[in-house]
Amino acid sequence: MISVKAAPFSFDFEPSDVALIVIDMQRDFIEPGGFGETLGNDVSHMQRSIAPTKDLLALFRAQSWPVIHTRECHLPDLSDCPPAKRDRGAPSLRIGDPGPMGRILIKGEPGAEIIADCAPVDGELVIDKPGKGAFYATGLGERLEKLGIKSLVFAGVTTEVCVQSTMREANDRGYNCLLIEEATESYFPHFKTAALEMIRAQGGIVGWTAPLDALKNAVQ
Ligand code: C5J
Repeated sequence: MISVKAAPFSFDFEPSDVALIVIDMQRDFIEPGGFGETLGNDVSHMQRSIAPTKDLLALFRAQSWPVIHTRECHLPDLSDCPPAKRDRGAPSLRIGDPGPMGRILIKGEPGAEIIADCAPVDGELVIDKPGKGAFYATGLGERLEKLGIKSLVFAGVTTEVCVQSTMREANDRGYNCLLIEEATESYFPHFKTAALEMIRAQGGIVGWTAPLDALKNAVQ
């Protein structure tokens, strides 16, 4: 058993049944000209999450523990993109429109790719998801069951949208979930702070949070 000094109390997991889920570290959310920026966001905030996520990936790979990446993206014909999602608000470009990194949030386009610093390596699972949560319309639940996973460590962007949606559903499915605090980011720093607080409030109602060093110290 590995015990991480986390909040609201220690996060304990067996090395044999833990996996890392890295949510949506895609150019569309992190680089100028992508989906995040079309929504009016300052994407420079995302930079802070890159080095810690890279470190966390290295930690899991060094232990040969499973790593799963997700990408929020849609099929080129948009058949998996509800009009309610595409037509929402007044972005500068809508999902599927041509942008500087190819069509916005479309599978196979440069913008939908994971940034080089966090790119998957051979053997790591990559889940394409049409929603914010990673369980909806993907095979993630079945894949985790097959792997016998019981504990999930989370990283990625954005904290209060896709990370929190996925973590909440994982929690409902019975997984113990730990979010690494520096390895996640929001376009709105106060949303990140609030999301971390919500997750660990009420005795860890959604899960745990911990600094990266707490996990590193527990593993080494
Ligand atoms: C958003 C995400 N924010 N990956 N997606 O639309 O959090």
